[in-house]
Amino acid sequence: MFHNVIVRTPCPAVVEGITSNPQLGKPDYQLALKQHESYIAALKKTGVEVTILPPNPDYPDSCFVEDDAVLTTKCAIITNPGADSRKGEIEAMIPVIQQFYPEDKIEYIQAPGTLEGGDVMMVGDHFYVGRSARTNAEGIRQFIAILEKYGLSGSEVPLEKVLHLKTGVNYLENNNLLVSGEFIDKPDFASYNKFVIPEAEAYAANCIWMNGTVLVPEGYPTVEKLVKSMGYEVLLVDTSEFRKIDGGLSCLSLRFTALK
Ligand code: CIR
Repeated sequence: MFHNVIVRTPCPAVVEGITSNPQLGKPDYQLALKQHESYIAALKKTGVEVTILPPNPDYPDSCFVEDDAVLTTKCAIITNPGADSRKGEIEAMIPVIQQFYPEDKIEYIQAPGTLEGGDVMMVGDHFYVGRSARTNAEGIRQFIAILEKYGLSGSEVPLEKVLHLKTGVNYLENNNLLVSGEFIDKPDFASYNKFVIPEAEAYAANCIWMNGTVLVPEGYPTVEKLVKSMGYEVLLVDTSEFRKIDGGLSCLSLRFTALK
């Protein structure tokens, strides 16, 4: 159960966000703002308190707050993003996290370690961490050491193609896992109820479980039906503008329960 969510309004520079899909074109800023508002409205429907941070104009990708921290039931871990243009996002995130976690429960991934929250998938007290172009071995080592200090655990999942771990695999509680592409057969996930996302709708593998409701990106009918068939109430949110810069539903928020 989550009680709190943090989001950050996209800044005008979001149109210059990092992308591996330039052929999709640049995001339309006004539409991105509208979609962000709808995202917040959907989150609010799930009963959480949403903290909306102002645009951070120096950082094109700063609306993707998920990458800046990993917020657990025991501690907050401020990351060190692997993308150079994103490292500075952390500075504005630290004072925000300090409002929700006591100082002695805030930990930091330190250089040369890098880690982005999109590479972290929480399953109860266990955290899977993708080793990606953004999250390196040293970042994972530090991250797992921090988790263990708090009685939590972590394990590394090597990634082959995707940007982040949660680009392709997402946990919907009740042992249910949405999997696409390289995650369909990974031994790490053999014990879950796996729901396979067809390649044509792979983007929609990035759904988020919010207190029993699942947010699903709009425009992916197979995934929508699949998630409904699993018994969840579904809220659709259009994220077309964020998709153009590799952003999914989970990237746009930090979901947690405050410790203070
Ligand atoms: C980036 O490449 O960093 C952004 N354009 C997209 C970040 C997506 N974040 C996520 O999957 N957690």
